[in-house]
Amino acid sequence: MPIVEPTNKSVLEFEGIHLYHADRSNCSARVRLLLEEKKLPWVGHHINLKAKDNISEEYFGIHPKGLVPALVHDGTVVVESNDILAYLEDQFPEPGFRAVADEDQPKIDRWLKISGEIHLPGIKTLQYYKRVARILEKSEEEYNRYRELQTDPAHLEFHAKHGAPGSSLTEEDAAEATRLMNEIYEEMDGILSSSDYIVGGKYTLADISWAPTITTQKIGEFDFSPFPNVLSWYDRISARPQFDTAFLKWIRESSWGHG
Ligand SMILES: N[C@@H](CCC(=O)N[C@@H](CS)C(=O)NCC(=O)O)C(=O)O
Repeated sequence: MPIVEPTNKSVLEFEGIHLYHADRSNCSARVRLLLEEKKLPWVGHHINLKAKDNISEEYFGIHPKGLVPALVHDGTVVVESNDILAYLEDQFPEPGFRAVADEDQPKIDRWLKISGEIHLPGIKTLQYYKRVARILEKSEEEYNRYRELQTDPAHLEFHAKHGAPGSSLTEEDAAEATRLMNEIYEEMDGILSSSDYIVGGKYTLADISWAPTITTQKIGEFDFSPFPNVLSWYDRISARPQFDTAFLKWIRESSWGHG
């Protein structure tokens, strides 16, 4: 659901690019990275997930699942970080981060799709199983408020397992998440053994989407040792000053801590 009709009508008046985002959120970071790479000016609306800024009628009126990021561009609301990348690329094509060769474009689209689909069952499951950040943990009152606002079954189920008072993800959940991530990184590592970038030997939306995920999973002590090519690709991307501005700086300055 890339473009949504907000029930919070205040955003319809916004001019230019506005981004609702969170400092340590890898989904937010991929959008900030593209904005940085394209040198686009944007107005930030920082959502403190730990303070439950997102669990409000006002925010669910912008993002129907109460997640970050959400982009508002001249009153158009776009959600889902990978759809936001595609939207920005369409609206602001220069400099471009799509494939040069036509046959490579579906490959980029596939990596963006995987990135979107794996976030909940893979990355989020592992981060919260390990309690890297305790930002989703809720009081009884916060959890009731969340259940009143959230209508998405997958998120209701996830937050019942992690977020609800006294809940916890299981070892089996974590094992399955690890298996899913390993499968993806194995494929990526194979590609990166003979290419500097994920698709077509060029820095594209696929790299922009995936690199922040590696940062997050490194913080979560995911075992990347079987994937040396992923690690050296990540070192190259994360050495870009744009990456520092878009993500590493936010992590350094974040108030979440690792708790
Ligand atoms: N598929 C979504 C995932 C967004 C997402 O889960 N964002 C996290 C931060 S990385 C969030 O808002 N978590 C708060 C919550 O689960 O309530 C996207 O790519 O935009």
